[in-house]
Amino acid sequence: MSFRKICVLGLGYIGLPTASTFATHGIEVIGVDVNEHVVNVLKNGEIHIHEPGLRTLVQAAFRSGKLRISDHPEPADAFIIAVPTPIQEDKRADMRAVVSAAESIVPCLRPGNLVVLESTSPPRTTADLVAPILEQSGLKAGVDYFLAYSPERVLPGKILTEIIENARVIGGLTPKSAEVGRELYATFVRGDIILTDATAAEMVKLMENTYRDVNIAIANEFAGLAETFGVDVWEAIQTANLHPRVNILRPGPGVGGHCISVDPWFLVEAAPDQTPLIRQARLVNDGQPARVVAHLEAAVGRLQGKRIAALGLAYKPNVDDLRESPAIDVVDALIARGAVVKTYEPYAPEITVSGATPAQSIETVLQGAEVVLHLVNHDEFRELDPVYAAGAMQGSVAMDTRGSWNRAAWAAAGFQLIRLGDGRDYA
Ligand code: SAJ
Repeated sequence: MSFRKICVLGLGYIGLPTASTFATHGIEVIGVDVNEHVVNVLKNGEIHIHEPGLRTLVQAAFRSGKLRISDHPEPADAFIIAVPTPIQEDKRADMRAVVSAAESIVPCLRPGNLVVLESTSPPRTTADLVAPILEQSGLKAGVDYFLAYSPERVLPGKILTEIIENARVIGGLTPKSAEVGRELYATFVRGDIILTDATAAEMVKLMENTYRDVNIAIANEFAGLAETFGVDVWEAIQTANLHPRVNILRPGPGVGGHCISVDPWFLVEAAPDQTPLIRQARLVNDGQPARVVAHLEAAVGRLQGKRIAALGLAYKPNVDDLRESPAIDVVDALIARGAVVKTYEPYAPEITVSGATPAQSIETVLQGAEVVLHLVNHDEFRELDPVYAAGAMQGSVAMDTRGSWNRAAWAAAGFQLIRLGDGRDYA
């Protein structure tokens, strides 16, 4: 099948790079978003998200004349749904964006079309939620048109390379749907393309992120144990990982982002009785911000009135994405204890956390601080010179939640360095 024109619905972290990559590979793309602001920004040749290389890619897509932005879909050979699937307060998936994207395709759907869902979704979404909506067109999935699930698996910060190089899983509602999906993605995917059924592809995606969440949870639990037993968890994990069949991830102030902290709940929601471990891992990771604050309090005493410089608000290093960020939860908890908090997020300096003062530079965030708290492993913070910090601050307490700061160097600069997961001082 040849794909001359496709519609990509949802122009966020996944949809925009996907739409632009198809366009720069010669396919006519209508990029659709229901958010007026997003449509206007893109129509003006700007982008609304930060991702290395994305601006250049989007501009190249526009220059090629193959990318057009719209607020509604139109008839095309294929439709890709890449809209958000967040969780609600009750930890259940909010599928409203998928439902309305699928509904908007119905009037445009023609025999022989391909529809691909890329949004991370609970098991059976393609078969039980999307197919019935699309069948309102009178066309039957897998017979009159093709329907597949192909999860995005790209790492924020490396999206542009991973979208091309990563293995791509395509799960068809029918085997033919998967085959047709392969023809579409083969346009640019250089990694292996693995065909399976739609529900298996949905599960693969959820299993990948759940595995990572559980691995981080065990690292976080090890960090607590190391504090109890007078061990440095960072050193211990490094040593354990020398074993050829062990790969423990890193402890930290928690797990953020819109994927790993969210996706495991989709499995819990779908089968609560079969997911005690997955659920518990989520609770362990969600408990980390409170543990960081309790650890700091145990080391320095009451936090009421303490002037704290919080380094970083993003959910992970070198991105501007603040969604579900545990760093923000830490700052909130410090403020709730009466601390006087200044924050500095170099990738989004304008962001404010209610009750904290945003600083615009490392120098201003440190000014007058009694405690410096390292929350996000941005290069600038990982490499912070303790001698410089000592000169800029008033106090001499440093807390590292990322295992990045060298004990001897910080001690030599006159600091009391508290490290998450390092119990050598507390044994
Ligand atoms: N984190 C730790 N310790 C670690 C690694 C990560 O605490 O050792 C924390 C990070 O600080 C961050 C969170 O976990 O708050 C998640 O960051 P991440 O870099 O592990 O993952 P994401 O959410 O940016 O991207 C993940 C990736 N999934 C896997 O690696 C299995 C990516 O490939 C997916 O495409 C993405 O989720 C997604 O969209 O689902």
